[in-house]
Amino acid sequence: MLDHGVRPGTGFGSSRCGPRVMRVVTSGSAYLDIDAYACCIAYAELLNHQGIDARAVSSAPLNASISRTVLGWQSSLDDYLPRAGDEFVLVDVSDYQHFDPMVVLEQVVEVIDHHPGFENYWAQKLGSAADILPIGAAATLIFQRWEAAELLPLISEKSAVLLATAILDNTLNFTGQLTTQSDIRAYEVLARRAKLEADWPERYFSECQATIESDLIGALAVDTKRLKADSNLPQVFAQMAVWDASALIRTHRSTIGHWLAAQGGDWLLNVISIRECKSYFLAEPLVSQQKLSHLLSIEWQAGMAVLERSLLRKELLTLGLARISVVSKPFLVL
Ligand SMILES: [Mn+2]
Repeated sequence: MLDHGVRPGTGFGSSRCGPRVMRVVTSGSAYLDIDAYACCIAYAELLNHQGIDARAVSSAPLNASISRTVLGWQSSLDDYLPRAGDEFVLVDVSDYQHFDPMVVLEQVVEVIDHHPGFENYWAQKLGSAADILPIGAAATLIFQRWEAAELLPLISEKSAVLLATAILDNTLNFTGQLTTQSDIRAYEVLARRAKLEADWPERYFSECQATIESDLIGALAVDTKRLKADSNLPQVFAQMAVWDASALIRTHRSTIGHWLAAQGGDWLLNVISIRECKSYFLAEPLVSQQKLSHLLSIEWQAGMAVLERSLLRKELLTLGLARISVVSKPFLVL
């Protein structure tokens, strides 16, 4: 019943008078990253092509991944206030405690996401209208909808470029552990359609880095997690993903150290360097260095250690929980 978006007497083609039901495509409550933003806009566009009235709507602030150039494309969310009876589509989010406050849980008709944890809940509630898969970017799933509907020739250049950039961002330029062949293929097709230049990844991530550097403490603060005191990882755990970590560290080392030291005596910053596909760890307290050395084969020099692959915080948390070493199991899938 939900597959086609048309319910008797309410949707498109209804013979009844009165307002039509709108399909509101929206995402999380804390902030919109480029994946969520692109998915809202491009999926609403697809639904409209399919004869379903849809709007891309969010009340969340945009984060640094929606860079100056991306904003310059002037694709935007719709100015729309949901009405009683409207239906909701969730993209790039499935945790029902963290979606946009405008969403009415009982009126969610579709979920498209790549975050783990709520697959069973939505499968029971929505059956095949819940599409939650471990994949690099939710944008790849939206691309697949366009392809399956055989409407890809109609996608706007703006939506194509947004989806492509979302895939770049969420896969860390295809170096992230969750990157799949589907992400890579979707990017290729979309980049060709959007006529993206070969140096777009570098330009995009450099621009995001410039935004981060323009308010370094702000960027640190939003991406710092506090772990429990008995954790075998540093209690204050900050992370950022940038194009060139060594340049950022060279310029901002003392600012970073001062701010993190003020947060507590056990701290770590993981700077993912997308250009080099490495992780730079900064930790001055000895106890923090020892915690990390227990989990990874790394060497500390003057408060810094470099890992020859990029490692996300969620992967380190998994390692910490399992108390296993990547030295003995280098290809462990997390
Ligand atoms: Mn995402």
